[in-house]
Amino acid sequence: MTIVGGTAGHIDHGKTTLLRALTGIDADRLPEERRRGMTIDVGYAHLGLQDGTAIDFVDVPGHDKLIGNMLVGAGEIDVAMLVVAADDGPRAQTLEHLALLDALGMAVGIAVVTKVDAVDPERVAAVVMEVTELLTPTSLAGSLVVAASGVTAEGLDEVRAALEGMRVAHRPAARPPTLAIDRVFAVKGRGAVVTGTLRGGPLSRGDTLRLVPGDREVRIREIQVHGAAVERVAGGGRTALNLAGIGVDELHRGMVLTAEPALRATDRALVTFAQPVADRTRARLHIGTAATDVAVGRSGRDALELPDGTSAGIVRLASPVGLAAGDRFVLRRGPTRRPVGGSVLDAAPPRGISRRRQTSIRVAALAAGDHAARLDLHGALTEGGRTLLAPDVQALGADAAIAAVKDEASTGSVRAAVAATLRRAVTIPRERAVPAATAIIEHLLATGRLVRDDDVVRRPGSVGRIEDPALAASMDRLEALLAVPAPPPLAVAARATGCPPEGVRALEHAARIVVLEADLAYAMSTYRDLAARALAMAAREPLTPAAYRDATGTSRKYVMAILEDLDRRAVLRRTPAGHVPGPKAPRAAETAR
Ligand SMILES: Nc1nc2c(ncn2[C@@H]2O[C@H](COP(=O)(O)OP(=O)(O)OP(=O)(O)O)[C@@H](O)[C@H]2O)c(=O)[nH]1
Ligand SMILES: [Mg+2]
Repeated sequence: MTIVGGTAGHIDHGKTTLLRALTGIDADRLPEERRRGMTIDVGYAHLGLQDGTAIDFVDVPGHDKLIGNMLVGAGEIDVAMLVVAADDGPRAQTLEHLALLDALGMAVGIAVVTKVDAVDPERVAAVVMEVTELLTPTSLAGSLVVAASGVTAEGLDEVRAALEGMRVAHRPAARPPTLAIDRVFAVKGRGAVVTGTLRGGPLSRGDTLRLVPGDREVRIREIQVHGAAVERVAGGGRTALNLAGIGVDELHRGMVLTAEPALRATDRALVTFAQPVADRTRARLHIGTAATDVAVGRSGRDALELPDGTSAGIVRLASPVGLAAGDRFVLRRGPTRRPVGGSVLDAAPPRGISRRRQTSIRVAALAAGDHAARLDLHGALTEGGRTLLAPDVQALGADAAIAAVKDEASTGSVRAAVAATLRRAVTIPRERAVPAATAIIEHLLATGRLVRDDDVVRRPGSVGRIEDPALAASMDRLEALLAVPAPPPLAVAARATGCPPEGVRALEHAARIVVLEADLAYAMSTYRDLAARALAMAAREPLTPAAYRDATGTSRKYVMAILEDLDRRAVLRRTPAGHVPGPKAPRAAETAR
């Protein structure tokens, strides 16, 4: 397996020297870098480990003015190697690089305290402690910290062992090849060559890829890995591509070569942020090997809070960049402010009138959706027996199902109606439309938006198979009586409306009422409103029973029963400060629609 590693750390702390000692390769390749003894642009070196893993290292500059180049390297790595000089200890760019890796969610790596030959062992131990503590609040918490010297080679075996011990998660397999360009140069007689980390894959000589932005097809004339030509490359490592029919002046760092149809150039994207970002924030967005100025839209319809409290918004890019859902980015707001990480939910969010559909529910569905489902915007695919659908396709099918049911209908006819709608709206082969329709109907049944009696599906509010008109009328009365925030005890309400126990059971079965405790039941619509209100309040700040009681105008008895139910279903989670959104919060918002 080939993985890509990146160095990080303050200027002159010994990153390039350590890499040279480990690999025998000098990543400072530019004449000016060699003359000045500092890294200016990203450089490369590769290391074969005993377990068969190859690490392609991207070496970055530590200079504070070159942070953009550091991010070109950091944007495409799997593991990080933070280097801290033992004599100097952690300095400004140690902290800044670490904050950027944290914002990118980099979870695998090691730290090396280097230049141990220049100080006494006590000093080494103190710096190792300091670095361990620096890592603790970040995504790299728990990474090994080893001591070494790039000059005397002391500790290099420990560095190799630490690199071997890293647990690198396998990247999602079977994605089309994508390479974010980090370097462009001309080779005499051969034309343009670009380099980058090849994601997805495989790629063969003679294949064509699409250049984004520009949407232009280019043919791969030659592939090189570690300086040698190959016919085919599996993906995962550093790759150089000689491109036919395009000049160097038409290519630049930040462009993407891809066979992924969902990846497209955009100047607007719907994203989530790891921390709240104010409306109209101006920042520099770094994604892949690209960087551009952006303005953040978080007012009006652009401002969306996901039910789990994550903030989302629209970023407007000063120049278009190739993006796909799931891409991670980092926003820099100047050297003194903490960088903010985030990820792309939708590279082409709806504009204009259709933005009405940009509800927090749609965003939550995008955020909760399987990555594969998000990428597959044009159809349905099956994976491990499960049908994955894009949220928009799912929503369209759900609307069609509910329309087809009216009061009640046979499961077969609803399935046929949904499949027909899907086939009209999206390119989806017939043999996939029926499983997709079945999955949509099952989802509606599982979330209570439809109910099933044998082979008939009904809307929860419809009377269904109750044939006795007196019984049906008493059920309607009871449902209406329970449609208030503070309903009377269930037994009292049933008696008052003349609804017998089988009517109560039928109402519960049809999901028209929800029974929280032996004597407390709500009409389903009321309960959904109350739950949505609790979730919205909990997303803003921890929700206390008193605040919820005041907001609903009820009493402690009701709010405790509701909060406990939401806690049980993991929609909310109890903390000492109050209830906060729980792991199932986005699903709950979707079903509450
Ligand atoms: N004594 C000692 N000197 C070292 C060691 N590692 C690096 N140096 C010296 O420190 C200086 C900077 O080393 P580099 O490897 O270029 O540092 P860097 O982190 O790559 O610097 P930038 O790329 O500019 O951020 C050079 O003069 C090295 O010779 C070490 O382990 N021991
Ligand atoms: Mg260097």
